[in-house]
Amino acid sequence: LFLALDLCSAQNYVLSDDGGLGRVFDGIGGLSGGGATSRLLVSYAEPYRSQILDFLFKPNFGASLHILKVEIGGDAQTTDGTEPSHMHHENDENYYRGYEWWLMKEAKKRNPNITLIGLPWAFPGWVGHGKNWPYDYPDVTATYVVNWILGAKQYHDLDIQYVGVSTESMSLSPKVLRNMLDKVGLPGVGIIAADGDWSVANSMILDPYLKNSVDVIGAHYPGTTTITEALKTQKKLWSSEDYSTFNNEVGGGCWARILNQNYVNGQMTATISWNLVASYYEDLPFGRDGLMTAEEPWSGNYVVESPIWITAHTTQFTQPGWTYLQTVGHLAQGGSYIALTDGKGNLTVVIETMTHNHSVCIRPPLPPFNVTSQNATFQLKGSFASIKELQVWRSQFDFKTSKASFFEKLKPLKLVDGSFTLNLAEDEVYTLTTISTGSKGSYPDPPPSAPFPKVYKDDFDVRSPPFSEAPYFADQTGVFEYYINLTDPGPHVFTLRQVLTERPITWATDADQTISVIGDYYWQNLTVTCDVFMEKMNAGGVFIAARVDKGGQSIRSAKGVFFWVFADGTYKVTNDLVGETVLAEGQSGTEVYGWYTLSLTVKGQYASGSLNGYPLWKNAVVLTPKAGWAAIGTRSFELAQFDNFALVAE
Ligand code: 147
Repeated sequence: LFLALDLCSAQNYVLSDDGGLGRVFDGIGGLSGGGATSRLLVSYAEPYRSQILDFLFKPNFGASLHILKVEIGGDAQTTDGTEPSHMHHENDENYYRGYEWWLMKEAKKRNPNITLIGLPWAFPGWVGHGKNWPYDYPDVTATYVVNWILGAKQYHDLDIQYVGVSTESMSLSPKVLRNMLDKVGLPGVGIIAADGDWSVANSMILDPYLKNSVDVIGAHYPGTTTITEALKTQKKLWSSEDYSTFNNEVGGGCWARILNQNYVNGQMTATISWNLVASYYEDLPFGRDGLMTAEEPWSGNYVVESPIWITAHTTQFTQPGWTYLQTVGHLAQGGSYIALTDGKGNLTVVIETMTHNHSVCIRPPLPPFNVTSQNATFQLKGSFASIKELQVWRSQFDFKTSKASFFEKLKPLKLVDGSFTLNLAEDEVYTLTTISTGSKGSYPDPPPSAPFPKVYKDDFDVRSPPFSEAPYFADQTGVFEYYINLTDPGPHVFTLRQVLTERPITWATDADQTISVIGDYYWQNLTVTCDVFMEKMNAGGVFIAARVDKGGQSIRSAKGVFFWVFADGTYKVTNDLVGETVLAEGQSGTEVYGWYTLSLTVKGQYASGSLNGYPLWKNAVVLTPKAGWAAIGTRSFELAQFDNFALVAE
């Protein structure tokens, strides 16, 4: 170890390839799903939807992401909703459900070289043969995953480059999956294991076949560090899920720190943000934990948040396949620097000086450290010694006056004898690069933010819907899809149908009822109206609801005002989704296979309901919750249809 004691105030850092290079860089990415995090994005009108996609994926424009990872929908709740499976049933295959296919194609349109990755969270029930566990029949589970990869190619011409096997899936051994991928002619699809913690590295050291099957060791929220065993495998190490932090400036600071330090401390060569874009109702779990915010398709408003520009600092000036220099590290007064080269003389340096309190991520806990302003002199050596000029891009966070500036292009820096000195303040990010194609993309301001419309209806009369789901409905248990009743004689040919008939293999604690929420979480007084059609005899039941106060992983304990009718000729009004706190009940005469119009009005402390336009119950006392979403749903995992949905809020 050589310690240089410098008499000048600036610390010296050497950037050089003299002693060889470091690891190959694999990119920076975003994760759509795990779950339903892009749900509202699809409903944005043009040109806003394309603008949002440009900020995420367009090269030399915004985040210019290198990687898009998506959830392989499994019909179950996976954080902010459910994503539909390509195989609801064993003999069912449909590769047009949900929005992940569309998203991958939009990403690919903008960046044909983007790396695509799939990872399952949950699985349809049949995969478990009756158990809430997807790994007792590894061939079934592997076939299910491989089908998704084949479908991506066959129906959408999408090449999936990597697939993850999740933490618990060590019973879906990467060996089984590797075998099957090779058998169906997909030797190029790499396996990420265990897409959880690092511990798979221990097994890989003991089992050469396992080691051979795995291409990438992917850890989640690694806190910028890895373990010796992972390094020993000599495999690529990725932070295959990270961030999950509210996207204000501290979120941007978290992202800046981990993008650099995941390599500096942990030799990780890719980092993927959960999530890509916060496109789900903000009051669902982990609201706004995306690189940017696009949660108001009804207004068209979206917000390009600081993490987008922090991403640009690296993504716009490197590509997967570039190589990190070995000369990366920490700055003397805190912060870090990385450097990458394309091996053809280009050099990109990214420096961050994020202070502790301005760069805390959601997890893991961040041990204390100090960062103070400092001068840093970088000496370019080896192939870089002759570089004369570097482009300079700077972000300055500002936690006091919110006069931050992000991704600002400064005057190019002239090098003297291959060296330059920077005056680094706290909470800054710099890129110094030989690449001159960077740009800070912009569009005219989108429309102003506005709440969900107070009057809203949907008759679901869409002949060839662009998506399987109706706008704004956010399924929290079950899957609601557009449906065509070919034999319906009347007005209910086009409907919305809940299609799950058995409980999926859950990742979270899905409810025992199905439910899709819609509207404004702060609505108190409103009328919800909907035509309903039960398809399950005897115990079948459907509901409409108001003031639904919870979603995501907490959906089982959702409270609200739920108006149910059942196929046994009765109705109920309950204060909870489980249906235990009964506010009113009685006879309704409702039967299976008949259409009924339900209407629910909640005003102050009172609720009332009507059936086919006639009052059925009134003055049910509702003390809590005070507000929440509207919703539709079913009593169990059963088929049921909905039509002419309407909301009128005060
Ligand atoms: C992740 C999930 O994979 C995502 O789908 C999303 O739910 C995200 C929200 O932060 O959380 O899972 C976790 C991974 C690690 C921890 C917690 C959740 N952890 O270490 O506590």
